[in-house]
Amino acid sequence: MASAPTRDDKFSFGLWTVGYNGTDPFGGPTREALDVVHVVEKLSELGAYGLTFHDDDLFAFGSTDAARQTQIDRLKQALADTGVIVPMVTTNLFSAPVFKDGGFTSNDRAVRRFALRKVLRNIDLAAELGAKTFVMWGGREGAEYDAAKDIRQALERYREAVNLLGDYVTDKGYDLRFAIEPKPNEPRGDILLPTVGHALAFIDSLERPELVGLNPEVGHEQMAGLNFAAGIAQALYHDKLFHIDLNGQRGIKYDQDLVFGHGDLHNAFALVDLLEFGGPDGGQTYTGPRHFDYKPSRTEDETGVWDSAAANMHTYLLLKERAAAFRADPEVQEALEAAKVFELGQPTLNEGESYDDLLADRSAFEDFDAAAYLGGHGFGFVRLQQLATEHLLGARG
Ligand code: DIG
Ligand code: MN
Ligand code: MN
Repeated sequence: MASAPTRDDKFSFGLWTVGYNGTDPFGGPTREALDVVHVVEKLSELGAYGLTFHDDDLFAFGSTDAARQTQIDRLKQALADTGVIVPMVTTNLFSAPVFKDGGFTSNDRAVRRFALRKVLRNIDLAAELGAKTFVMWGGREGAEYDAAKDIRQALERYREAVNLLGDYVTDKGYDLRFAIEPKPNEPRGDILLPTVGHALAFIDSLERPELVGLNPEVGHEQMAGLNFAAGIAQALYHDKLFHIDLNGQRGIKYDQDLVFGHGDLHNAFALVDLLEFGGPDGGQTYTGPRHFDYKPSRTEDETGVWDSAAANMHTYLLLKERAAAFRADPEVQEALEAAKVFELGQPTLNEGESYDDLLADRSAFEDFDAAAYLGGHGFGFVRLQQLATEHLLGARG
């Protein structure tokens, strides 16, 4: 039985997640709206440490300054009363009709300027609340028709926007970093920066790349048929895992935003092993919030909403226990050695070896017995995966 979640686990939830009222493209709400104070209190009771939100989640799009301030003050009081914090803030540039062709990359220049102002205002709020990460999910940045969007110009407008935001937080002295959240499609037919790889390339083009990282989401990479744990490993490799959206997805289909672990459980196991223990080489781990961006299924009532929130954290903690047992199992260590998993960490060239030295080394080519790999040199990966499976199932001590 996994231990109960504590603030030290750094579990956070989006206000829009537990607040999801069930509306989907084929049906209206199945639940009443939840008030932000109630959400903060319930998340605190469940053991979460953080709440995140889009501006429009906290106060409706187009709110008066007074109405906006009232909601901000109510949130601040709830945070003070519970000790819950705001690790991340993000902006809704995708719901209002004005953003129907996107925000930063709308073909309509006036909309792009409006989007930048909306984000700048929200950055001030993020800094005021002590958030350290500002997520940018460009859900509407994209197109359905190739002729309708000049991708190179769209990327240039995206770059122009993010460069300006980097100037702003730097000049303001805000302790705030940006995290781009990739997604391949939905709501747009094709979304810009669709995967971790695309976003990493884009970040490299920015004036202040050190201020911009990634907020990968489990289901989004999996919607593109990609291995999420592998994508996170690459984000860590580039020191760009600034935040993470945890949830579940069952194959290449619409964005399901299931409870974490309710999709590809094997990959969720590999992910928690990587985040918590650094994977095979026990290397660099992730120290940021364990943020759930999921939707309680529209079939659930409010009790089901809070059960689902608890399920995210419980599943994560169970996988953390299973991964620790996996790493501590001597038979696993032996199987890892047999699979040469640790040998991959050994440089291919000897210390100071030049290509001339390599060309002179007959054992590397002329005398190398490549034929022996037919029928020989088995890696034992399947045995290793079976050990992982048995630990995942709790079938090993
Ligand atoms: C959807 O996965 C997106 C939006 O909910 C939000 O902008 C972002 C924040 O994590 N995730
Ligand atoms: Mn999603
Ligand atoms: Mn997300």
